[in-house]
Amino acid sequence: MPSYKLYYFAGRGRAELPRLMFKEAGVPFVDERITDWPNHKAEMPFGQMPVLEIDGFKLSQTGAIVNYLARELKLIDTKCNLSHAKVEELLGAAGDCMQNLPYFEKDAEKKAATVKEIMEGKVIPTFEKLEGKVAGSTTYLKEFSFADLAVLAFVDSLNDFDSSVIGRFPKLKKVYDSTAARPKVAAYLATRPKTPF
Ligand SMILES: N[C@@H](CCC(=O)N[C@@H](CS)C(=O)NCC(=O)O)C(=O)O
Repeated sequence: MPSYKLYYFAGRGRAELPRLMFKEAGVPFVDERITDWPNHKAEMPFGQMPVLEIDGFKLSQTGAIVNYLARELKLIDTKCNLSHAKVEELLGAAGDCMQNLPYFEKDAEKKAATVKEIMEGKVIPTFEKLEGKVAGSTTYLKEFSFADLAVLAFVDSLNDFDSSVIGRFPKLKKVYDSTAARPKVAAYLATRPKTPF
C-alpha cells in the first residue's frame, strides 16, 4: 500500500470526498490541513489544492484524485466503465451546483438572495434529475460505491447553505442517511473538525 498524504485547507470543500473514501476503505492517510497557504502555494503542482501525495508524487485536481482513489481503494466496480462514468456524471453535476455559492459573502441579505437563486435555478432542478437516477434502495448505483460518499459530501456542502432542500428528495435522502450511518463513515463524521464549509 502506498503512503498517502492529502493536502487541503482546514475545511471540507473539495477534499472531503477523498477523506471519506480513505475512511470508508480503512486506509491510513495523512490529513494535512494547511493554515499558512502562502508558504505552500509554490509547492503545489498547479498552485492549488487538494493535492494527493502518493509515495512522494503530488497528484492535483479533485477529479483525478477521486477517480484514482475509487479504483485504488476498490470503491467502484473496475470492470464496469459505465458505472464509473455514472459517478463522474454525478460529480460533474454536483460540482456545477457548488460553483457559484456565496462562500465568503458577509452581507446576510445578499447571501440569502444568492442562495435562493442558486437553489431554485440550479440545485433543485439538478436534484430532480439525480433523484430519477438513484438505482438502489439505499445506494446511488445498484451497489455501494464512491457515488454514495459523493452524495454525502455534496449534500453536506449544500446543507451549509440550505438544509431544507434534501428533504424533498426521498431517494437521495435515503442514500445520504444510509451512507452517513456506515460504521467507518459515522465514526469519522462524529469526530471530524467542525468547519463552516
Ligand atoms: N480544478 C481544481 C480547482 C482547485 C481549487 O480551486 N482549489 C482552491 C481551493 S477549493 C485553491 O487551491 N485556492 C487557492 C489558490 O488558488 O491560491 C480542482 O478541482 O482540484
